[in-house]
Amino acid sequence: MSRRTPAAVGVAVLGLALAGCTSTAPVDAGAGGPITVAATDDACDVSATEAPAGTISFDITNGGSKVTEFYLYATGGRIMGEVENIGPGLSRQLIVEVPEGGTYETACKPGMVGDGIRGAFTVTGSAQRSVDTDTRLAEATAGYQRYVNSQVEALVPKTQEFVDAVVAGDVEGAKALYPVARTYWERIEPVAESFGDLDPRIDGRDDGEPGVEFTGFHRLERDLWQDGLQPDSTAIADMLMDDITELANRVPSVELTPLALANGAKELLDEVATGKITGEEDRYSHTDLWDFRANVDGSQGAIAALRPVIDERDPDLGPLLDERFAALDALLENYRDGDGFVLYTALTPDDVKAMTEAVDALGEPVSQVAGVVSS
Ligand SMILES: [Cu+2]
Repeated sequence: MSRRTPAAVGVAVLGLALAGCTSTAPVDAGAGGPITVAATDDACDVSATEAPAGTISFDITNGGSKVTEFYLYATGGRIMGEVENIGPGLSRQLIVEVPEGGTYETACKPGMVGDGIRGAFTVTGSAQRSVDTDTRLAEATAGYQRYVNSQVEALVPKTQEFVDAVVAGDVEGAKALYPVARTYWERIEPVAESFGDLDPRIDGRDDGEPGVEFTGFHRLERDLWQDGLQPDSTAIADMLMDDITELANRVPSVELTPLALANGAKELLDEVATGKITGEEDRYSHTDLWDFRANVDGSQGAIAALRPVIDERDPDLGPLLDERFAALDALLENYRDGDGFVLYTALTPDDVKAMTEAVDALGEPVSQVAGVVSS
C-alpha cells in the first residue's frame, strides 16, 4: 500500500551501519524509560530528542481527531520503524533497534498522509547487534530473509508477465495476472516499504497528493478496469518493471533486525485493517481479498521465523498466535473462489465486520511480539 509521499526521495543507504542492531540491554530507552510521543492533529511532541544506540522505545498517544502514524527515519528516508493506524485517543508502542549513532528523524502523520510533522532525533554511541549476541535471533532473521528472497524471486517474473500483458494490450490477461503479481509484493510489504522512494511509485493510489505522479500497480489497475488502456500505459508498465527490478536488487542489502520482523508482522495487519478490509486499496478491481490473504501470509511468515524466540521467552504467546491465525485463515477460506477470492463488492457489512474482528483479535497478540523479542 502507500498513501504516503516519499519521505525524502533519495538513495537509501543500506550499509551495515543502518539496520540491524540492538544492545542486549532491556527495552528502556536509556535510564529514562520509553520516550513518549504526544501526537495531535498539528503537533508531534517527542519527550526526548536523543537516545543511546540500542533498543529504543516510543510510547505514542494520539490526542488528535485524525488517525495517525509514527515513524523513525534514517538518512535518505529509510524507515527504521513505524506504527500505523493509531486511532484518536489510542496509544501504541514502537520498539526499534538502532545500532548506530547518528542523525535520525521522527514523524507523526495525522491523517496518515504527506511528510508528516518532522523532528530531528539523535542517536549516540553504538550498540552490539542483537543478532550478533543471540543465535536464535540470528536464525530468526536469516529465516525471514530467506522468505523475503523467495517472494522476490517470484515477484519479478510474475510482474513481468503482468507488464507483458499490458504492453501487448491483452486486457483480460493483464486483469487475471494483476492480483497474482501483487501477492508477492503484499507478502513482503514492510520490507518493500522501507525503501521510501520505491513504495509510492509501485503501490501509490490516486488520492491526489500534490506533486505526486500516479504510477505503478494501481494506475494500471485503473486503466484496466475503468479507463481502458491509455497512451502512456505501456510507459507506466515499463516503469513498474524497472522499479520492481530495482527493489529486487536492493532487497539483499537490507539488514533486518528481529524487531523489524516483529514490527513488520503488525504492520501487515494494519495494512489489512486500513486498506483491505475497507476495500480502499484495490478500488477498481476489487481484488482486495487477494492482498488481504497475502498480507496475512507475510505476517505469519515473520512470526514463524521468530517462533523459537517467542516460545523461549513467553510460552503462552505462541499457541495464542496459532489460534488467532487459524481463526482468520478459516474465515478467509469462506471467501475462496477458484485460485483466488470473491470480489470485495460481494461482501456484506456482516462479512466485513466478522473479518475486522478476526484481524483485531490477531493484531492484539501480534503487537506483543516486539516486547517479547526485545525482552
Ligand atoms: Cu499495499
